[in-house]
Order: sequence, then C-alpha cells, then structure tokens
Amino acid sequence: MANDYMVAKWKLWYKSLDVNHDGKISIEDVEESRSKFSNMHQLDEAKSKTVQDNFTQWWNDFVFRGKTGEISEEEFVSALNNDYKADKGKFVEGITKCFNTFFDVIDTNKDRSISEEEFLIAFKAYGHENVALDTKFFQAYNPVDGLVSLRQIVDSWIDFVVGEDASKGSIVKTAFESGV
Ligand SMILES: [Ca+2]
Ligand SMILES: [Ca+2]
Repeated sequence: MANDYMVAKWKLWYKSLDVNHDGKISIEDVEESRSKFSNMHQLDEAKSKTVQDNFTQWWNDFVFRGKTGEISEEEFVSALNNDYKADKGKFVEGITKCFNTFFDVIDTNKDRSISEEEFLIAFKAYGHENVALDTKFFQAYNPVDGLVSLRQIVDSWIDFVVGEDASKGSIVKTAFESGV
C-alpha cells in the first residue's frame, strides 16, 4: 500500500489532469489539452495531426489505460496503487516511460531542453492558466540560459509520482500546492 504522502501527490496529479476543471477526467480533457497545445504552438496541419495523435496516445496509455468514459479520482489512485503494490520496479519503469513520452511531446523544437515558452504553453494547454504561478514553477528548476534539461524535468515528475519520502522536497508538489 502506498503511503499517505504518495496518495496525496497522486490526487494532486489527478487534479492537474482535469484540464477543464469539472472535477473529473474525461475525453473532454484530452480534446481541450491537445487542441490548445496545437493552437498555441501554431503548428501546421501535418505537425498538428502528429502532436494531437501523440497527446491522445499518452492519455490512453497512462491515464485511461484501456478504459473509456470518465476516470474518477478513486479509479486513478487505485490503478497507481495496484501497480505499485504488484511490482515496484515495473511501476517506476512505467512512470518513467510516462514522463519521457510526455515531455518528448512538450519539447516541440526537439533540443532536449524545455524553454520557458514550451513550459508555459504546456501548462496553459493543461488548464493551468495562471502565468505568474507557471513561471514561478519553471523558475524553481533554476534554468540555465532560459532552459531546463529534459532529464531534470522528467526526473522531477518521476519523483513526484514514485517518491516515498515526505522529508524530501518536490518541485512539482510544491508548485501544485501553491495553486498552479
Ligand atoms: Ca475534466
Ligand atoms: Ca525544447
């Protein structure tokens, strides 16, 4: 059984994926995030199609996991908890893949870094519209020349989901608790 610290973080993660803020995760969140992301990056038709397909695939693989319809917070948390209980190594592997895939799409110029613009567009696309808080979140990574390496961002998110030790800080948890 995952500890309270982990479950609290998983609930924050669930909330962060409720793009349209209606209290549940559904196909509407997928549609809103992928179209906002594509529009804000002003992608041409071919690129937009690829990105939208990548978004859909990510949601299906890591959030819906073969289910259709809505995913409740309880279902989301219990799916994570079941994976964690079944095989911790595989759980970490799955979450690593989840965020590698996610930030690969967010890194639109493929320079293996996330710029402030890429970061802000991603968070706005996911319904986190408060630019001041999003910027503070990005700055918490201590960007060098305005960039944070993909590795550093991905690691912080893996730790957000799999980290068991409440005494360690989490950039992602702190940001969501600040209202991002
Ligand atoms: Ca929703
Ligand atoms: Ca980039």
